[in-house]
Amino acid sequence: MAEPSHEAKIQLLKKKLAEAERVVVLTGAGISAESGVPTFRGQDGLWRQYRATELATPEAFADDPRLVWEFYNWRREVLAPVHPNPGHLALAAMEKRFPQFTLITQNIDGLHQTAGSGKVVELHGNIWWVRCNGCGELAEDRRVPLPELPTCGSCGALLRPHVVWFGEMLDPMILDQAHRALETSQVMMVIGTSGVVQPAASMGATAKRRGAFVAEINLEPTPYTGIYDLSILGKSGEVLPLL
Ligand code: BJW
Ligand code: ZN
Repeated sequence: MAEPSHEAKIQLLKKKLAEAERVVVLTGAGISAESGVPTFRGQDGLWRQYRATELATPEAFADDPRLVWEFYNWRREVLAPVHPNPGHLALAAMEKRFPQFTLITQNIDGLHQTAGSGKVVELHGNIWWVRCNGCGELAEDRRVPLPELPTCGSCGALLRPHVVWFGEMLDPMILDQAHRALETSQVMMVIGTSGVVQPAASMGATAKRRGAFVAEINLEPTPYTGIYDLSILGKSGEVLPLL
């Protein structure tokens, strides 16, 4: 059978959404790309000679916290002036149409909240929050840049970005929120993620197993494309407003 046209796929997803009451969305770096935020595994995923993913580890921070903070300070500089794009805005508007709508994001940029999304499940934390390596205290801190080696106001220990690095556990409560939504969802959209980082990568497959209609929106196919019901190739900032 011939592959349906781009328009036919969008019509099908619109129909599935119109019939659904419980919707889950998973976003990755691709949704923020059109706001000018570099993705991790794209051409722009380099800072100096480092891949972003080389510095997003507890080992890198233990070896050279100054370097890792320099990297996150650069990220904060990039993110501070950035605005949500039509993709973020479309998801914020969509939330109001469904009795149950859960937006799960791997992004740490906070752009979904800025766009007006109410309940955002942040799997990998938020760059605008810092956490104390000593006493664990959490605080929002929007200074750009932060001091080279920021320290905790309560105990004096080194602060770290409140994000989840490779090899670290995701917050079990947050993971639980995500799974509860996945298990009951009727439609799931997986948007702008390369599908290589676990456990987020397998969430679309989980929803599919539980009977959801799963659609992917991405510039290119991913390792999961074949198991989803629908793959819409395109920019999220162009596709989402059509839905
Ligand atoms: C567009 C677009 C446009 C562009 N429109 N689309 C099972 C098997 C093997 C390994 C593991 C496993 N379970 C756990 C692991 C280890 C590890 C892992 O997954 N490794 C793999 C790489 C092999 N996972 C972990 O360590 C996780 N912890 C964990 O599971 O703990 C328990 C455990 C530990 C160890 C072993 C077993 C269990 C933690 C993962 C934390 C990830 N952290 C980061 C950094 C966050 C902080 C920061 O930002 O600095 O999260 S890494 C980075 O990747 C970041 C992202 O959220 C994440 C995903 O990237 P994403 O969003 O997919 O971005 P890209 O760049 O990859 O893709 C962009 C996509 O957009 C592309 O597809 C483009 O085509 C598309 N695109 N423009 C639409 N306009
Ligand atoms: Zn402290």
